[in-house]
Amino acid sequence: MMNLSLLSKEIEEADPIVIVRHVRPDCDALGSQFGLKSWIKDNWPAKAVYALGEETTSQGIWPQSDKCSDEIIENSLAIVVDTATAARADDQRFLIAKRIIKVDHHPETDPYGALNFTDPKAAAACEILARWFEEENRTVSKQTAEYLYKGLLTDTLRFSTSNTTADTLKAASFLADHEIDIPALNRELFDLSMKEFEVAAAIRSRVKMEPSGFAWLMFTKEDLEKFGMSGSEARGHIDEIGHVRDFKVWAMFNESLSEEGKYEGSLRSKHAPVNDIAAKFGGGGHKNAAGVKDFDAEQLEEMKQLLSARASEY
Ligand SMILES: [Mn+2]
Repeated sequence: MMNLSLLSKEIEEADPIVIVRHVRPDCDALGSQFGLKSWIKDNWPAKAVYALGEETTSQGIWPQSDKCSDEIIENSLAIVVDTATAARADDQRFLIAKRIIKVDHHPETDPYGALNFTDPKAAAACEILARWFEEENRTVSKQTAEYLYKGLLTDTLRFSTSNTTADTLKAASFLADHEIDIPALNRELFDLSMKEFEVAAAIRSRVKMEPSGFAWLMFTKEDLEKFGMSGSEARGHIDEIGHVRDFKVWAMFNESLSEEGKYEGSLRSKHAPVNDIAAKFGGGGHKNAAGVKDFDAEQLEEMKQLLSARASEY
């Protein structure tokens, strides 16, 4: 565990403080940001603390971001959470802050802080904060614990990802000790709207599985228009088919809304690499989760054949 007591000292001495998250924030970005703000307020109520960022998410309920002038930022300690690179920060004005500190759990590629608390073993930025708050032994309000629990729960897909460790569960245990309502938080974050339910039903009903264990579906333009979604919003639901024993490799394709005759796709697998196949068509990503854009019908067929052949090897 990193020595985050240094950060407590910095916070103790700083006023104002701005807290920055990454663009297109997920619940870990928001949870670590509002969790840290809330904890500072729990313990130093007179301090001016601003949570910055334009963009937000539709998952879960979050407070509004704060507005703040350049002058305030210039005089502030900026703490940037869950943000691997400076370029990904939602509010680039953090660069003019008096002092910058990074708290993150992605592999370190851009140590843009004067201090960088980067722990790639942590499953979530919220895990780092929870374990630090436990060691600090200061006040942790129910609100603070809720924010952090939401980030922890979502970044680990409800404690199921390979980076969920004993430390992750210790962090969760510490937070659970603060009167949080675990089933209510799960409902807030994971219950579907009627529209999402209908999209899920459409996805499930369109899946075809090859004998190789490769499963795929196509969302047409009409599908996207019917649900009022972009291709990337639709493909955001790919996890809908991510929990089938027989599927070794799966893909969700959609017709491009912007370019006639072109397609986009998200590729997933349990064990087989799919990023090399994505790369063949100008895409990329991680070993078991990759994406491709702007390919034509012929390339689509070729990609499906490669994915099916790959599935049969596993
Ligand atoms: Mn994260």
